[in-house]
Amino acid sequence: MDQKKRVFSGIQPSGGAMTLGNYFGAIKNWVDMQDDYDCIYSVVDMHAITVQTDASKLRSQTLDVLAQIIACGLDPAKNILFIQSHVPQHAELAWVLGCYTMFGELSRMTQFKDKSSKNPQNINSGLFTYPTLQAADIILYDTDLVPVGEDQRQHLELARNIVQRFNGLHGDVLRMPELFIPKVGAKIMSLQEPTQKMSKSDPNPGAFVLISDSQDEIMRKFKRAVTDSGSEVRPGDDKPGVTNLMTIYCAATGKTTDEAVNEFAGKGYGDFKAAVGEAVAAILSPIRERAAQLSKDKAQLEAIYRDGAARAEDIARRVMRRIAKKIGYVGK
Ligand code: AQP
Repeated sequence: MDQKKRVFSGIQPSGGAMTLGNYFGAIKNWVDMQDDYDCIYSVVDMHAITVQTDASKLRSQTLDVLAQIIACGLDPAKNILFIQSHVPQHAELAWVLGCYTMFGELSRMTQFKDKSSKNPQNINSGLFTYPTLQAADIILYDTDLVPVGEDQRQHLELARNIVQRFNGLHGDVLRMPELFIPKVGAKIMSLQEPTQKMSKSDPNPGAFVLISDSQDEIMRKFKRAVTDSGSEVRPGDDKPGVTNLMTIYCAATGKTTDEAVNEFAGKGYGDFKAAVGEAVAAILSPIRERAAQLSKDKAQLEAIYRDGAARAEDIARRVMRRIAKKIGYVGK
């Protein structure tokens, strides 16, 4: 029997709750892949400390995000679910890969440019080398496929360059990962500035929908979502607000753009925004309730992340040993 392909992806616990962007861009696909692939998913707390975070908040947010991804439908029995800092080989491999990553490459990363312009008081070197740690996350599990949103395309390209460079020097040691980007929902935009990505660290809470938002909050956020001039409900370059809402509506209902445009022909933005809010609330409400239940069950969460870390480390240790040997570390 053919071995299943290996999938790895991660989500940061920053902000404490997933956004609708994280859901459609990544987690929904993680859930869809769990039966057909050998999947490893991580709450990447080491990435989250590149911006200053209160320690007790980071701890509770990490567990909340773990509860949320399970509530989205990830089965801990089918997937390896773990917390990144529990597997020390991530940091170990990141150092090695840093020696195969060029300063110029990291300087070109748009996420670094964005995040450093938003946090000019804390442009730390972790923020700069973040993509090298991300490459280590992926490479450590001999990953074939990486399901992520569009914003991660550049980082994945860098990971592939690192693999190519390393293998060029040492032979066929590292598995070359492929990007997996969803057809609909790969880049959900801000509800307030639809030319910007929806992001959980946006200072304006009206810009994003969180998985923990109540039905009323969801409806209110969509009601206040920025639309465009004119009144026709159709996507287009001249209508970034409506285009984004249409993407969300199609991702939430499974309808095509043509079906959605026909449905709202002759109707106004008000009706459309209410329908988008309802479609999103119908998906998020059961997830929110399941996540709240699970978050309270600390013993169950602990059992899941301990088991996940043990299984992840078992793979990571073997891959790290293979790499260490190739670069000339003395085995002990
Ligand atoms: N707006 C988005 N649309 C589609 N996909 C998205 N992703 C993030 N935002 C969108 C995808 O979600 C996965 C996990 O992302 P992350 O939390 O690890 O990092 P991020 O991309 O930095 O997410 P945020 O919300 O913007 O967090 P902050 O504000 O803390 O930086 C990834 O696969 C990502 O592509």
